Amino acid sequence: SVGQPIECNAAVAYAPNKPLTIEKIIVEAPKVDEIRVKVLKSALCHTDAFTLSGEDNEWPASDFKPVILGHEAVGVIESVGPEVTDLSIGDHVIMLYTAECGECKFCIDNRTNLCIKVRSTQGKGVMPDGTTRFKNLKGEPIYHFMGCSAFSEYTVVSKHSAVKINKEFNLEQAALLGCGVATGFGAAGYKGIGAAKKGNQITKGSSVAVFGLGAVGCSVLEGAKAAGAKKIIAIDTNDNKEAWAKEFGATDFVNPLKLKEGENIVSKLVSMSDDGFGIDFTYDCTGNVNVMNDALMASARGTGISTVIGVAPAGAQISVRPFYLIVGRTWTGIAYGNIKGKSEMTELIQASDSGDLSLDKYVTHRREFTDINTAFEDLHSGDCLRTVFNY
Ligand code: AHE
Ligand code: ZN
Ligand code: ZN
Repeated sequence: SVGQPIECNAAVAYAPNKPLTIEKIIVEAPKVDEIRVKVLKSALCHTDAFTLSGEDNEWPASDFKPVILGHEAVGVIESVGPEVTDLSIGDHVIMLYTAECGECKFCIDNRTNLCIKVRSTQGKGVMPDGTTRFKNLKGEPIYHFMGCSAFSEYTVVSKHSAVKINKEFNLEQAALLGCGVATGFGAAGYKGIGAAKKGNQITKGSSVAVFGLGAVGCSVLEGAKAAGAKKIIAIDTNDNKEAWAKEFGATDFVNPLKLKEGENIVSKLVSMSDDGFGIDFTYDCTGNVNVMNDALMASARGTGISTVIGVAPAGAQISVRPFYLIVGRTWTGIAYGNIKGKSEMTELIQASDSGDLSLDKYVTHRREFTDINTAFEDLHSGDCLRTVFNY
């Protein structure tokens, strides 16, 4: 079928807050600088649910186009378009919603991973030439998502949006490296990559507070442990998360709903810091702007760094008294853990091989791809880190 359209199953989102429709679609052949991938494993990330809810700035309910979601995935290249030289048919690839072209202003800047080569068309759900490679059997275009669209048996992505990995690497764990766990682990900083590239590496003996214990939050905990942090405080409103927080390296667990009279999460965290000036590194992994404000305020006077990782609903804003910044706190944000997906994936795989990143612990549910709608329920069950789909 090289060069020919493929008919296959896909899970299509036709409207916000509606279940995905499992149906046959047509996947066109890859064009210049594109590859067609047979998806092998993918996982459901909260961001897929976020977009399906209509809260996504770039995919609002008011202008919801039919789309194939999914951005955390691994597959095998089925065919390549013209001018694709460093990827071949048969290669195993992890999809990269933050591409790495290696040549743009951001790719040649050591500090950031925010490649712009395909980002603008990606946000519109089309390939770089402005058109889609998907259509349904009525011939209507189906749009792409985050440059990946993994919730289809076959997908087409830019050659810049895929990184080749060793065929022996566990496929379920490879899929996870496509988003959540790379995002949190990179945000902690690891051996000079991720947040380290911005000077925000968690330091040995420091204190860390992580709000929100999903896959992202738990991988921040692992990063903090690998960095030698002394106090790693895991925060979540669900007490059941305490056990796995400890598994991932937390030294303390705090439930903000169970504080003493007159105490709030900021005063609680500040009181837990050694010197009473606040926590050295704090992270929001919830997407809730009130939590982001708390995370900033709980960070240490003079030297604290608070990082926004969670994705907030369209229009939501953060706000604190400017004085908190005047007295030395840094408020920052991060995308895909500031990991350059092509040139730094090896480090993440080595982190997994060395046990610093325990990928197997994040696979808490498995489902057949065609049962994907049930997986959205898993997300709300409170005991789910990742549901991995088998194709
Ligand atoms: N379209 C969304 C973007 C929200 C957002 O911040 N996305 C994250 C990835 S979430 C993955 O689970 C991100 O890294 N963004 C960087 C980028 O290039 O978009 C919105 O809210 O507008
Ligand atoms: Zn994600
Ligand atoms: Zn680039």
